[in-house]
Amino acid sequence: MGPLELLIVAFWVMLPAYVPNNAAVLAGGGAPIDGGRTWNGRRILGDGKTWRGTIVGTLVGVGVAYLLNVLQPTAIDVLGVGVPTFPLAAMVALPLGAMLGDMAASFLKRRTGRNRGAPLLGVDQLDFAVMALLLTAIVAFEWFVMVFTLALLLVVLIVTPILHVVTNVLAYLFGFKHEPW
Ligand code: CTP
Ligand code: K
Ligand code: MG
Repeated sequence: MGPLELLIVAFWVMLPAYVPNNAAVLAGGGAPIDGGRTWNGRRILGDGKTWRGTIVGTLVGVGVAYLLNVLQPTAIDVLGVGVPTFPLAAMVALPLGAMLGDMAASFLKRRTGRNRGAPLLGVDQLDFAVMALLLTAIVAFEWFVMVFTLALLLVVLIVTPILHVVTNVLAYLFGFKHEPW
């Protein structure tokens, strides 16, 4: 695969993991997952991780994977790039992993004394992608090793932080987010 093909496939396979966090921003609010509980005087996760955001985010991500499966033959025709379809396990693991990765980062932030909304450079930009890839590798191993070459993984790890910065700055400018990260 050439560089452009790698970029297209990277975006395609990661889209079900990219959309959930943004959907959660739009859907967020309501009861926090940690129920307000603290550990060592700090919130376990904080008010930024809600049931509604997590559930809606995950479902929207599954919907995106479903849509990509429907569009796959057309995408191959139009783009001329061999984008894959998603097996059910990957349809769920990519968005769910993304939400869990974001949650794990919040847990880490609270343990290190960072309040809700505080940035954690590097972690904020990759937590969701790394956990999405890990969970997918566990539950859809054969698909994962077939799709993710070393080159594709590298492209994902380079492109994800760039996309994250751009989407979050835009979400902030349009008033959807409290912070531009
Ligand atoms: N959100 C949510 N549920 C999630 C993730 C996000 O409801 N599982 C919503 C919340 O309204 C959150 C917003 O999306 O405030 C932005 O997400 P994020 O930046 O991940 O959360 P922060 O508020 O910055 O909190 P944290 O410091 O814990 O990351
Ligand atoms: K985050
Ligand atoms: Mg944040």
